[in-house]
Amino acid sequence: MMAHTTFATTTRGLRRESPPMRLFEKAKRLGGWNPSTLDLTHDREHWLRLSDPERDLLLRLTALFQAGEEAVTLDLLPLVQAIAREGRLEEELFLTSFLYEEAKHTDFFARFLDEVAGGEHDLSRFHTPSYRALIYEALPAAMGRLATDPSPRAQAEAALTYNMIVEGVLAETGYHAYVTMLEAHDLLPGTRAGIRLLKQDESRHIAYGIYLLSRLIAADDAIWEQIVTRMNELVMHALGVIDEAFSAYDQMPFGLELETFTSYALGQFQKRLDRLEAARGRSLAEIDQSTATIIADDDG
Ligand code: MN3
Ligand code: FE
Repeated sequence: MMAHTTFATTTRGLRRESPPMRLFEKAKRLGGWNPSTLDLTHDREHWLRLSDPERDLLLRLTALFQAGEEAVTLDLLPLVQAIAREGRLEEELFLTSFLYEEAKHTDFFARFLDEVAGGEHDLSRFHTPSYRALIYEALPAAMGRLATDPSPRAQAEAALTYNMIVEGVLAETGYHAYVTMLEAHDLLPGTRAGIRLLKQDESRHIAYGIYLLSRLIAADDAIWEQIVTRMNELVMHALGVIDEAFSAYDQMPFGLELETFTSYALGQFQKRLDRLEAARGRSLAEIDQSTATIIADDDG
């Protein structure tokens, strides 16, 4: 470890207007909810009244989320380390809430499995080939690489895999599935409340990923090509996860349609890609400005 030569707080002071500090403020205000105090008693009653295929689909979706939350909890640290080593204090402050929130999400889904779904615990059969390619392989590879290679290109690979594809496409499409199944049928109120809070946390994580990638693109435009190429490769896995989930059923429970989810996922993907492209040729001050506006407008 290198010796410290200066401290941000005793020289320039915290940059409270910077995007990561705005996100940290939001995290302190909104991210403190407790998975342990959600009331799941009605959820258990509802669960027992569902049909077998309905339970199977909800269990499948939860198996993807549960392992996904565990993976993002386990794999985030090398990014925190890389950012800390660059002395980016505001970003590191935000990242402490990020890791805490992923830990709570892992806790939340575990409660669902224990207290609502109940019973068996080995759900790895729901982890289909595309899911494994993304969550078992690509995510830990991209994040783990940062431990020995914290270069901007490696950071871009980490953020696009973690924030843009896993959170921005896969998880967001997953929330859409929960909401479509549960809101429409007024099911599992405690679980739904948890998902709403979780989604709000997740929007801050994605906003940070966009900020990080934007400043990397603004600093070196050569990174843009790499990002687009890799995002296009990885989005195929995310679409594969949706496809494989639908293939498991002759008749889709809750009347879900594949088309709805494929186009939702592609819409999220394109939205993020457009946001990143807007960072090309910008100054860092402009990136700060436009990110701050988006964080302020976003009610989450
Ligand atoms: Mn999460
Ligand atoms: Fe997250």
